[in-house]
Order: sequence, then C-alpha cells, then structure tokens
Amino acid sequence: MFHFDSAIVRSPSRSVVAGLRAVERQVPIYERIVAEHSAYVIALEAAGLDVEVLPALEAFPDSVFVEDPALVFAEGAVVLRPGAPSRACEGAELAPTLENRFERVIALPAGHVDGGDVLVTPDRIYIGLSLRTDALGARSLASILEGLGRTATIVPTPPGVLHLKSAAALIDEETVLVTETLAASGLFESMRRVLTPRGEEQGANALRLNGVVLVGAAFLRTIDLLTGRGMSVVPLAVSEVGKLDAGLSCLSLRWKRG
Ligand code: CIR
Repeated sequence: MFHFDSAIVRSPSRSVVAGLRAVERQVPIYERIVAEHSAYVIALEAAGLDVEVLPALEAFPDSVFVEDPALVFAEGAVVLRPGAPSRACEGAELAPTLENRFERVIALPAGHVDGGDVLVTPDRIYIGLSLRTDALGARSLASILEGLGRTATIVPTPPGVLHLKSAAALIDEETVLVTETLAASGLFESMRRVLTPRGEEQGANALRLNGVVLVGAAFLRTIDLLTGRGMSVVPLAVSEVGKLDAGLSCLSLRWKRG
C-alpha cells in the first residue's frame, strides 16, 4: 500500500504565481515555490523513489500539481479531466509520459475528476465530489476502477476544502490523518482516525511514502502527534504552495512498478 519506487513530478513554471486560489491570500513567490519543490523531490528520493522531473509548462500555472490530472497504480494509469477550465488540458500534457511508463493507460471518458479528490485505502478508493469533481466524472472513474478490480465509493468532499485529500491522508493501513470536520461526517468510521489539531487543518494534506510521512513543517502539533505514534516524520516547507491551496500529496504521482 505504501511501497513506492517511482514518481513523476513537474517543475513549477514561472506562471505558477498566477495559479488558482480559492481565497486571495498573499501572492506566492516563484523562487520560494522552486525551493519547496526541490526539497520535495529530495525527500522523495531519500524515501527511495526514482523521480522523473517533467519540464515546466508556462501555459498551465497549476501544472506543478501533477497529482490532479492523473491517477496511477502498478496496473496502469488513468488520465483524468481536471474540473477547472484552466487545468482542463493538463491530462493531455501528461498522457505521453504515462504512455511511456505504463502498459495500460485509460482516459476518463466523461465528466470531471481531480486526482486530489481520489483517496486510495486498502479496501476501497474514495472519490470525493467537490467543486472540481462532478458526479458524471466520479461515476465514470468508479467504473474504470471497478474494471481494474478496485472498489470505489463516491463521497462528498467537505465544503471549504479544495479536494478530499486536502482534508485526509492515509498514514498506515488502518489509520487516516483527518480534519475534525471530515471525521465528523462519519466517512472513516471503520478506520482509526488521528485528528489534526485545531488550526492545523492543512496538515492533513500529508503523504505517507515507504517508511516516512511527509508533513508540512509549520504543523508542529500534527508532527508531534505522528512522532508520538512512532512514525518517522519528514517536515517539509509548504507555506508557499499552501498559498495556492496545495499541500504534499498534490506535487507528485507515485506508484510501485508492477
Ligand atoms: C488548484 O486550485 O487547482 C491548485 N491551485 C491547487 C491544486 C492542489 N492539488 C491538490 O490538492 N491535489
């Protein structure tokens, strides 16, 4: 479940500073995003992944968030259809790379899905309905996943967060790191839940990779909670990508070669 040996990332473009933001916070600074991105790539490599770094795409400010236009598994890849108009063509930009890397590449035929709304757990794959992922896209993806032998469950993404994985991350086979609001929806009742402390909701956008969990460096109480559970935490700066509503899962596609 958490054993990955390969990843794809995309370098930030200079246009990243014009990326989508739900709330007008400060404008991010390109050089700082580059620094956060470089540290992220080093962390993936240190965790044992071979990382392919794709070139920046100036025409697509949000294309550094490479998780949203695709979904990857050992068995194959799905090219998604991101829900924001400015991101709609990011799947086509990624498809040739996926064709090179996977024997099977399936294109989502209809509707919209952002990869950030897709949470893979051992027994099922949750697809969150959000402002980016619509019912048609979610149903189309669910039927593709069922064809790949996976069980998919369509759920609401809580209001006020961009993606399902903005509010939840699987940290071991049975445990989800989750915001209080999402946990209160009852979604993960069958799992052990570790709640992000109040004020650290964005810390839920964490990423378990092999033996470590990448967590936003500013979320000190979340880091304490996880280290207290015996987890090996790698803190990474995400304040700049956070200005674009992003966190640690959004910046890569990860898989284990079949
Ligand atoms: C967007 O709004 O699409 C980007 N600014 C952030 C995407 C973050 N991706 C993710 O949570 N999976």
